[in-house]
Amino acid sequence: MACISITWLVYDRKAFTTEYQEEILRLKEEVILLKNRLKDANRHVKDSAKSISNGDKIIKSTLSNSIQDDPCNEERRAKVKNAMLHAWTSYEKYAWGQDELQPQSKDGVDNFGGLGATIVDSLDTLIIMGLEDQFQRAKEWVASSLNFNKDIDVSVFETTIRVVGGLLSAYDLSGDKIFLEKATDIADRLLPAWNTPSGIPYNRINLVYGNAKNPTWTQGNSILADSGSEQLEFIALSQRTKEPKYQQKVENVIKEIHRTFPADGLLPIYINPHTGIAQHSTVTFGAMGDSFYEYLLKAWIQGNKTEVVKYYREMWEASMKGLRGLIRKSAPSSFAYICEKNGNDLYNKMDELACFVPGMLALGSSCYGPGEAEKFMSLAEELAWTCYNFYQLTPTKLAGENYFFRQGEDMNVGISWNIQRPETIESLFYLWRLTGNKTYQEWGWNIFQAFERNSRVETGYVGLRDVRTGDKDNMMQSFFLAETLKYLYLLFSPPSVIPLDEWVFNTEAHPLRIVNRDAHPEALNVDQAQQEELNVDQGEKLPRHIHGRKEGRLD
Ligand code: DMJ
Repeated sequence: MACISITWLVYDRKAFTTEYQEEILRLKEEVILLKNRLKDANRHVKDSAKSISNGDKIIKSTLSNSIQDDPCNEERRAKVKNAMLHAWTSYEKYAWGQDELQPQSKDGVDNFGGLGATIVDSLDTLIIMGLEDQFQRAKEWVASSLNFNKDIDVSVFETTIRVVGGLLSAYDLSGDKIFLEKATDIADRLLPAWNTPSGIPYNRINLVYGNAKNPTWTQGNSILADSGSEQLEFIALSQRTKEPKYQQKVENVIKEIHRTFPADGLLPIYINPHTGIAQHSTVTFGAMGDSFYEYLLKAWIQGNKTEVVKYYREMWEASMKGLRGLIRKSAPSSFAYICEKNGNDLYNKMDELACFVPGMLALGSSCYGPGEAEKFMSLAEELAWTCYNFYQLTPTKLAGENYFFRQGEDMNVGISWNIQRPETIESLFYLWRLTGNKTYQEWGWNIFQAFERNSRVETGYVGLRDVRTGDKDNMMQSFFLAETLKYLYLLFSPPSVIPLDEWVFNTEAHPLRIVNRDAHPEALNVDQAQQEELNVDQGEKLPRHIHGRKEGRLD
């Protein structure tokens, strides 16, 4: 009996201590938020009083724009910032330096080779949200502990979009050279992956020895999205270092694909790196196909939409014709969806991953002529409605991983987990920016609330094993901080924060500044003013660099 009471007492004390610690964590977060509000308010006062001088140039701060806007947006933005702070603080406490946090077991896990993925993926989100102390700690970690000299095999794609992209974005936003140095170090280690007979990269590489290969489950093939989604990061790196080799490697890939590009612009997900020829496999805008199409459009935008980069746009437009051929409508509710294809067979299945498409269509539509532009925008809006319903039609109001469309049944969840993916919110962000329709903000807000209800735990944010039951998993994805929360924050921010005519987002939501692209990649001229802007010393005012000169509308 005594033994039971002691055990109970010990257990109870432990539970009490844990509860107590969690309360402290919560209070700490509140204190940080209050401090941040105070800082914002101080900045506002200072900014209304003066312009900020930057060397020779006087840049008028538009920070006050971001503060004086719709109170509802302001409140929602604060809630999203609170979510970021909660995610970040939990990561700092339980998984600092590791790739990702496992909130339920309160420890970390290295899913990307131990490169501190959550820290690197979060840098720009921390800057954009004005979480300066957190950003400083992250920056110190990058400077002192981010070490790429590791005898590990990594994914070329994941490392590029998260690490190279995250570091370059932090560099563009802060002007701190450490980020560019680190981005160059990791990119140099990835570069041998492109040394294949066709120039199509292998998808895995050892960071010390540079020996590259493809995973065994692809039968030696390279994956389309993995091979065709490094252009933005490597072109940006060449522009900032004036070293053409990065850009050359990734542009060769597109030129090689261009040689045999089909008229409908649709490629199967496997390509042979020896021949450069696509292999018989699935055509999809979801897993393993997705960001290849996204980067065709965005490399054209990054390249100032000029003659030199016209081939990207032409390839993208061909793919959009192909995409139209994959659109079907469900019955009875007429939800538009994107089929997958294998040979001549169409499959009535769509991944949530493909929900980036409405945003991409909205972003690319304005450069079509009249008539076509509206058609693409209207397709974007229809697809966004479908993606929103991926969320709304489940009991938790969070979307599953993919959906099947059977005649008479509209949509049914296939794989039923939710791993905090951002694609639908990303599209809502673009649609809101490009149409001004506040409905997209409302949809985003509803999705955010569903994350708060189902995914928020005392020690971070988890995914769901099943969106029908709400059963929780044990993982906080680094893209939740890099993408999901960032796009939500921007959805409730004025368009002058990261304007779309000055920045282009990589596929991990890292904004890269658009600079002048020279006709000859060897020269890589970034004009003097832009170079100064890119090299600008971080000084004391982080958020200044993220505001644009005008309200962001494309073209
Ligand atoms: C992210 O790593 C990127 O958005 C990628 O393009 C697709 N998968 C995840 C998010 O779902």
